[in-house]
Amino acid sequence: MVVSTPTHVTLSPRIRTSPFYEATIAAGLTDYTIYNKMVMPTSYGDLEAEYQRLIEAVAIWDVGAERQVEIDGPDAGVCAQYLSARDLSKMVVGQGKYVAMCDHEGRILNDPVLMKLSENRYWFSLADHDMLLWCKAVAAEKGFDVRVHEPDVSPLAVQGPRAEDLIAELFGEHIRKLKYFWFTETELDGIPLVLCRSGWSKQGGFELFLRDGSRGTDLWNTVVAAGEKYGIGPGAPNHRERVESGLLSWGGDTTYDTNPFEAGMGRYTDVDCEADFIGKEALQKVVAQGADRLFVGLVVDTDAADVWPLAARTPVTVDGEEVGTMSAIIFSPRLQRTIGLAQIKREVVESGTAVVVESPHGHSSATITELPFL
Ligand code: THG
Repeated sequence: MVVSTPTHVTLSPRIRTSPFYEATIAAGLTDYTIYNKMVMPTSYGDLEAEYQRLIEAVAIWDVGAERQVEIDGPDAGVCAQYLSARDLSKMVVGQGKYVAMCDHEGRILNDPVLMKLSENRYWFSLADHDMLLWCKAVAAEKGFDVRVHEPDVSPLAVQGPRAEDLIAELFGEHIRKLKYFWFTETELDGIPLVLCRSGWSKQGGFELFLRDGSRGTDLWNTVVAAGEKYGIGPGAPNHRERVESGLLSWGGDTTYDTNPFEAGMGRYTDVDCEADFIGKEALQKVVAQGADRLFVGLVVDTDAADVWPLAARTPVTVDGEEVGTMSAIIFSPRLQRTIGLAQIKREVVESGTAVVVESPHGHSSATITELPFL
């Protein structure tokens, strides 16, 4: 059993870098993962400081690997709806929504933030997976009158309790009124951007969607210069904070077999939606029968202090019998407890039974809890 240990990765033109790559190297990047076949920073060598900064101040994250798939054309709305297991009929321009994209069996292919840029133009802001292929194929097979492509758009996240003050200083006080997942088209020193209140943490923050890949270093440096007085520093999607917050990691917490009701996305899934979408019938059956498994938190009886992700999901058992899998286990600095994320059989969750988990530190008993932890 291993916790993933950072090691050297061989780069080649096959693995793309984001427009912020040079800036992240200059900032002291030490670790990264591969996401959407791109380099995605994971640490600058001090995970404790990176966590504290996110909880207490503000952090800047290169999340350029969260690629956009743009759907553009007269059928863009119908196409975006057909690809999303959520009712989009009331969505307006300037709004974003967290959606599950499912296959025909109702399994989650991705969990993007969908953004409506105009009546005829949408962005799926994606997690890891080959969604451009899926979207192109679906649009073509359905004969939708749309163009599906990956635009030159790269998000830069600014996350933490001081993020709003920093963004207000850069863009104006009006941004304080921006609602969650809503966005505005803007610019900073001539750098074209979309500014969205979003980001993969629960500490508050924004994402600056850079629309000119040649300006990555300029944008990074401008934000860092203005952020100095708020205690800004480099960071990355934070594994410990996201576990505390119960934020889903597609492909980490899910497998190819997971439906939205097994991943905590049931409240974003509209099986009675008037419009058709891929997986609708399958998901109606899941609702009728109840999900087989549920996405839950675990409070683990150990004080082992992991900071990196598990290298692989591990079994969760009751009396030696497998009842689920654990996808994350960390020591929570704020709870001072070891906590985890797991997918566990519904009847076991409902019975409130204690379970046994397997981690790099051996076997431990654990209690199932609701998400989020914090
Ligand atoms: N920002 C952008 N694109 C992204 C992500 C992002 N693409 C990949 C990945 N992250 C998508 N996954 C998530 C998962 C959770 C959330 C956002 C994106 C999230 N969830 C909140 C929650 O679950 O509590 C709020 C959801 C809601 O209330 O609607 O924020 O971070 N651009």
